[in-house]
Parts: sequence; structure tokens; C-alpha cells
Amino acid sequence: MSQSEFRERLAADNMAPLWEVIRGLTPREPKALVDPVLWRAAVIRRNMDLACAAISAEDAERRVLILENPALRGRSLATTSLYAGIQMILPGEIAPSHRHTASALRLILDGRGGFTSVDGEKVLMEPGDFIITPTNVFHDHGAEGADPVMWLDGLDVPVVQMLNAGFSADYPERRQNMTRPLGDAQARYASGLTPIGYLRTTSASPLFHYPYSRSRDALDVMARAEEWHPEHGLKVSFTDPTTGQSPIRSMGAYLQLLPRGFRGVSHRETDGAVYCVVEGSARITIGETTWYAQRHDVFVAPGWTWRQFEADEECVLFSFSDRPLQEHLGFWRSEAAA
Ligand code: 1HN
Repeated sequence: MSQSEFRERLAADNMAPLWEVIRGLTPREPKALVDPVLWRAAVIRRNMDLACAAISAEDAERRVLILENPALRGRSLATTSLYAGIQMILPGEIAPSHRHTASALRLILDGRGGFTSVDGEKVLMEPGDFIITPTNVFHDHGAEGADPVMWLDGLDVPVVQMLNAGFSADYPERRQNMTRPLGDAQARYASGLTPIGYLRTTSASPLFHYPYSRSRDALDVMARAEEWHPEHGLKVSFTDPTTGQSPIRSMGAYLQLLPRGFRGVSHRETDGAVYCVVEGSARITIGETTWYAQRHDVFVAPGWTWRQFEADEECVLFSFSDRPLQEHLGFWRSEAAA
């Protein structure tokens, strides 16, 4: 039997020779599947204003501009495992209540008077706040003040797609009923006072709102010790106070303070990440690409690509990645330049 007859024979029986593909299945190291890419804040805002003229939040369900990696065009992906987008709500608008398997995390960029309701509890969104929408809980958003409200969304959509485990449903009304008072989760889980008898029943954190006023103060106080990580400056992860783990199992979110004059050591990690400059500016080198990133610029650092942070002025970066998932599976690795 010739080679080609053999291959046809196997294909006809829905079989294939592993020895022709084994290296692709078990690469020596991760491949560069996505591009480093940066979206300027001004370009985001300009296109968002066009989106606001084009469609209402109601008609869109979610008025979002997807941040697409040019290496994965048409697939709604920032990296192979992360979805990222920018969402805007105009005063008086409601993004109607729905739920889905994919978990979402949000970094509020601009505007006051925004709210999001998550599983029966409403929180007010302020710039810099970090908010999660865990898997399968109803959530709706709105803007009740005079400002348009804009934020960065991160979702684990690609993970849900890979597992083909996704469900979704609409809430019967535009806004969900409130079952808990304002500030309830904050009081219960972020005061160092967990109610006795509390039994965790969900996979995600019961604390779902991390106000920037608190995280920024914490960074400021921690920074006074001047204990800088050689690669990251001062980097903290958002944590579920009831477990000490990431508030969402599939994604981690981080704040990072680069002190003035910081010259970070080049490093690489198996998790690719989406970053957003919250305050100040920094020189970011990803592989062969260097950007001078400023407030509200968003960029992708692909996994296992050399990454370096330098700052002439104090800079605060937000980022999210699939690191907790990789750590759970025992996949996560990092390396610093010699
Ligand atoms: C979604 O439900 C939201 O609820 C944002 O704000 C972005 C991207 C893909 C699928 C669902 C939201 C989304 C999304």
C-alpha cells in the first residue's frame, strides 16, 4: 500500500497518523498566535461616539466595540483565551438584563452616575472601579447621571466557546428586581466581618465591586515601603475575600503601580494579558514593539512574549488574563531576562 493509499484508507475510517502532527500538538514552547496591539484612548472614544450615533444601548443589547486582535480578525478575540471590548451607556439608557455562562469583569473608564446590577444588587460605578459579573447571574447597566459612562469589558468567552458549555437567557424585564440593599456585599465581605455561618454556594466571589478609592489608597500605602518587584513594580491581584483567590476562576485581574523612574526587567509569562493605563503613562515594550502608553490606552501583551515596563512618571496599570485558569491546571510559567 502506498503512502497516499494508506492516508486515504485512514481518512475513510476517520483516523489519522499522529506522527505527522505530534510536534504541532505538543509544541516545544507556546507559539506567537496573537499580535501585540494598542488602541489609543482618543481612537476608542471617537469610534464610541460614532457607535452612540449609530445605535441605542437598548437596540444593541450591549453597545460595545470589540477590541479585536488583528491576528484573529473576525473572531471577537483579544487573545486566544480573552475577549475584550469597550462599552458605553448614554444618560437615561439601560442595557437590558440578561445572563450567560461567560463571566465578565469591568474596569470603569469615564463618567459618573453609572450603575450595574448583579444578581439582585445594584452598585454605582465610578472611574477606576473594578466590577465582576460572575457566570450565569443576571446583570443590567444604566446611566442615571448627566454623563455617558464608558468601561472596559473582559470576558472568558473563548474558554466557554472551547468547552461549548454556554447558555444564556434574557430577564423578563429590562431591569432586574433588587433583592439586597446598596452596599450589602461590600459590608458583608469587604469589612473583615464575614457573617457567621456563611457558606459559599457559588463559584465566583460574593464581593463583586472593588471601588478604586479603596484600591488606590491601598496601592499608595503599600508603595511607601518602596519594595519594588524588579519586573512588575508593585502588582496586586483582585481577590475574593472569602477564598483569597481570583474573584473569577477563569480570569485574574490586577493593578500595578510603576513608581516614577521605574525600569522594569524584561520578562515573559504564559498568560497573555489585556492592559489599560489607569493613571500616568509608561513605555511598554512587547517583543519588538515599543509604545508610549497613556491614560486609557488599552493594549495586548501576548503570552510568552518578552514584556517590559518603564515609567518616567508614576503610572497605574490595570490588566486581566487567564492566569488563574493556567495556574489551576498547572500550566503557568514565567521567566525573567538574565
Ligand atoms: C455582555 O453581556 C456584556 O453584559 C458585555 O455588559 C460584553 C461580550 C460578549 C458577550 C456578552 C455586558 C459582552 C457581553
